[in-house]
Amino acid sequence: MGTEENRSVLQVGPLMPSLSRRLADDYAARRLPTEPTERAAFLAERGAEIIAVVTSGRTGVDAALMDALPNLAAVINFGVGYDTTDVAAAAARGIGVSNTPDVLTDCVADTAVGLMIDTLRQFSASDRYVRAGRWPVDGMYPLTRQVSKTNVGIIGLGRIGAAIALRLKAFGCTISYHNRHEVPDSPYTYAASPVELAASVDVLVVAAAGGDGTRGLVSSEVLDALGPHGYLINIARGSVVDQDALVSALVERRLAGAGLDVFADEPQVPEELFALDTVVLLPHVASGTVQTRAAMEALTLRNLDEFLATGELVTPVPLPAAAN
Ligand code: 8YV
Repeated sequence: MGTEENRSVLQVGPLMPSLSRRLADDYAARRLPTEPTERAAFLAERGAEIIAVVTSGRTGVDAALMDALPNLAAVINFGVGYDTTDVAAAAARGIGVSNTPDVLTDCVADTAVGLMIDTLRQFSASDRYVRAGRWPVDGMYPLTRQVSKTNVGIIGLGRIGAAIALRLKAFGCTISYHNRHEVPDSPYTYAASPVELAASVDVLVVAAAGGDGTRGLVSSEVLDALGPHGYLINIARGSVVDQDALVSALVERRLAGAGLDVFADEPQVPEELFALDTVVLLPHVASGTVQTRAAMEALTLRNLDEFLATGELVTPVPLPAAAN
């Protein structure tokens, strides 16, 4: 645990208040100032004292910050996605990185299915219709798209993708997927490319990790292959989708609809989407339940405790082999 003389834990970026409080109270953690001059002064004066950073996928740690923290040995990430942390730079410096896998899988998969149902059945739009007093005036709401027994393609069949597939099996959906590598013994049909997958399904669900490896994977070609009767659901990262191409396809009705929990430049959401009842827009809430966020906080602190006690992490992420 940190003391006044040796306060070795640094919070980088906002975290949920209970976690921030625990870090300050129990670990004497410092917070990295956001104001540039203050930040530079803090790093010059205190940077060498820091051995562990606690951050989230919203902020992360880049190579420049690692350089300013010469004794940093662990980046402890609140959240399963760690695409804002430069893992290649971490590997090159021997810095371990941890995330919070498994504990949020159920809530994120629930959100994917909820978003899919809302998007195809237009429940949010129907709710707006009732609240606007349109039912007695304009009559029945237009017919929507059935969810059960649709063909669903999942991009990224990791823990979360598999949990989404399991739920949708119960809806009688046919599941296929695209993944970096074919998953051995998977009961689902493998598509060799995102275009091939999109061309064969009604609904494309994005569940792949963010970062450079998946940037723009859902391209305009993929959206064209999904076509005017196809729907896109994204609970992963906005960066995985070419957002400009997605907005054009939705506005021009070249795509039937989209359910989006994530965006390219959060919290900014393209305003062209606001008027479309074919689109459901959520403010990145997939893991946002009391239960899951408490479990994420606990796993974050377990990683920190283990690191401070032994130098090891409980749930380290795989790091790329460091170049010599
Ligand atoms: C956020 C998420 O991390 O785990 C992830 O990758 O996207 C979310 O759970 C969480 O909102 C904290 O930023």
